[in-house]
Amino acid sequence: MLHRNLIAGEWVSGHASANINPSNTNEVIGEYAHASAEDTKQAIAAAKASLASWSRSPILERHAMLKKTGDEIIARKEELGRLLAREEGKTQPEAIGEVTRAAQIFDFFAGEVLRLSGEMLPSVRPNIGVEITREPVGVVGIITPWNFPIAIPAWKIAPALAYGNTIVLKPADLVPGSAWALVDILHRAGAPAGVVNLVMGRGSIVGQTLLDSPDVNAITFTGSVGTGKRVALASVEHNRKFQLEMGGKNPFVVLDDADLSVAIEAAANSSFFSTGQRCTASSRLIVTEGIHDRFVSALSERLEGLVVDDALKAGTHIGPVVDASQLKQDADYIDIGRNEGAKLAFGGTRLERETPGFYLQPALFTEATNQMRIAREEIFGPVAAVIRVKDYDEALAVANDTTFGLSSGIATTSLKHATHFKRNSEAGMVMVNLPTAGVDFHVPFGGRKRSSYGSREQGRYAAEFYTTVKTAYTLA
Ligand code: UN1
Repeated sequence: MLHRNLIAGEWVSGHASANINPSNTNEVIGEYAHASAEDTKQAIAAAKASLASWSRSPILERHAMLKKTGDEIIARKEELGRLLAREEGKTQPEAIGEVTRAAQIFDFFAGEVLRLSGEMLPSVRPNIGVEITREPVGVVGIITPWNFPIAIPAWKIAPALAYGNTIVLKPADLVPGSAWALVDILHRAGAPAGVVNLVMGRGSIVGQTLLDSPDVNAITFTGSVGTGKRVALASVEHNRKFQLEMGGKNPFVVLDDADLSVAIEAAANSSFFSTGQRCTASSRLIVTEGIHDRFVSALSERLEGLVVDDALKAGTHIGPVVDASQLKQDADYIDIGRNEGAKLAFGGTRLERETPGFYLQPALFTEATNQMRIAREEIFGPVAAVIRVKDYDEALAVANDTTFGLSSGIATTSLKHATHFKRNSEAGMVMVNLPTAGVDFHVPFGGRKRSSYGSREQGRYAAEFYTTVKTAYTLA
């Protein structure tokens, strides 16, 4: 079946390419049309044309549309989870979890529509009233990555629509299926023509057209540091609002006083679940010397028990890497780590399974230093490095010695160290005795340093990006 782009309320055809299953590269999930630059311009024009009426639409209409979307996603979570697992390669339970999160996000913002509010203040001058309100920012360009094919589009689209914006979505080239299904649901849930537009295809064509358009008022982007920089530069050129979520090199600290089983579960999850393909994954395990050897042997044992196989098979813990080029990047970093002098304590070999897919055994390095490339550059695969440190102070210094600052974690039973780490970790999100990845949907998401730019996503904090403030004065 050919899946087409949605432009101005019409399904528009175009040159299509196949969406391939990374667990079985012989399997085609479907054909997905590529939008041209002209299609993208039309989508932007449609979003612009529908802005005035959508931004003034009755709040019950917006509420109903978002609620209906959430309801359909949850009713179809098994089927949508299966599609997501097939196109991205995370396991089916992880995929169903992600689909559930997408539904919850639509529910949350359906509620927010009914809670829109402003402020009314007396002026410092007599007989004058001041109203502070939030208005939509306008046409929002949404550029999403392949690793969360439905949750990230959801957490950008839901607030954008709730606050009265119109959108043009450009999903990652590798995973158009989940985004298409989501847009189909929104369309049938009553999104008026032009309010929600889908333009699948290449970054160099579709993404670039969004960046170059003076009619795109805001761009929200999740993806690589390199592309994020291009979004930033183009947006400054147009004096346009932008928000970036990019890489991570997230530290997970394990102290001598940690509960070992809590530390192992959190580390295994942080570094290897979802095949390590999360910007919130931890690839630096910073371990104090008193627990170091016990930690390494217990984690290796845990990894031994993890099944790497087809994402759809019951019992699979880790699905395939998303595609051939990501697999090459992971393998290259494993070579780099070895050549830098780190010790490959577990895994790291390519695996063969029943079907042809991009299977890689999780790789655990030990004897790594924080100066090595494997400890400084984002790998985005199931590869982690243990860095041995003397004590908490050194652990904190190493944790913060990175250009990134998305999430961080610590395993400890010490209230003093947990409290100090929460306060002093240079990251947007800090986890105590929990994995660095796997966040709630109703609270702010975002990082510091090279990881993020702009205001936070998710929860009530999303309003900051998707609205612009108006201050009105009235003489009584
Ligand atoms: C999570 O860890 O639950 O691209 C979410 C990413 C992040 C999302 C992580 N933006 O990996």
